[in-house]
Amino acid sequence: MATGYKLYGWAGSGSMAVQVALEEIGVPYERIWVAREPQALAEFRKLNPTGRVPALELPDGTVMFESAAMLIHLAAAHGEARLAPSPGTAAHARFLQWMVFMSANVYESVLRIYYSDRYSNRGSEDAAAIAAKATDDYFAQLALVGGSLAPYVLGGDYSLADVYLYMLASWSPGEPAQLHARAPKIGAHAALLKARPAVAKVEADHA
Ligand SMILES: N[C@@H](CCC(=O)N[C@@H](CS)C(=O)NCC(=O)O)C(=O)O
Repeated sequence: MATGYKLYGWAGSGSMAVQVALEEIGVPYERIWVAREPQALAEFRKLNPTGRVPALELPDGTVMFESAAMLIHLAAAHGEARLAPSPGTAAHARFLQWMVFMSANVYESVLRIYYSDRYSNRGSEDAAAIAAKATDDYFAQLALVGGSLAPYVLGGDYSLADVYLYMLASWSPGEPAQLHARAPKIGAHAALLKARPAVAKVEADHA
């Protein structure tokens, strides 16, 4: 019988936001780096059929994939940590809106930027054009989220949507100034997040 959470990831990957959530909550968890060798990845696929990281094993042994789903679940399962509004409220609807928007759009743009050869049947031939369009989309999507910051995604209340935004914005291609020109509030938001002990601890672990 499992006793705590098990988080599977890679340094600098989408497991970072989930690890910050676990640190913010203060529950016991084991952080497992997935090896990149084919044999290890084949083993990992038995746990997570998508083969992607992160994967999260819950204390009862259930294994889930999709980073946004993990964050939404952790906030609900540990309501006392106040990392999201109460389910059923208008504030929670807004929380869900941004979590799904970031997962379906911003994260997807990131994948098109960094795995661009996968998005065409012609492989690397189209990669540069795919990455260029994805970069435009990424900046526009972050400008949309960034425009609502006051100073957090949900206004005055910190939530796991901030952790997700911070991670996704940290993957910006090129100089941070390029992103900040399109989404001026994101720089100040990043400074707020960096000051949180949970974020600093997890960033050191991923460095
Ligand atoms: N929608 C998934 C995306 C996960 C994802 O693509 N993760 C990347 C790392 S950040 C990955 O596993 N890449 C390896 C690959 O695609 O082969 C999520 O939010 O968890």
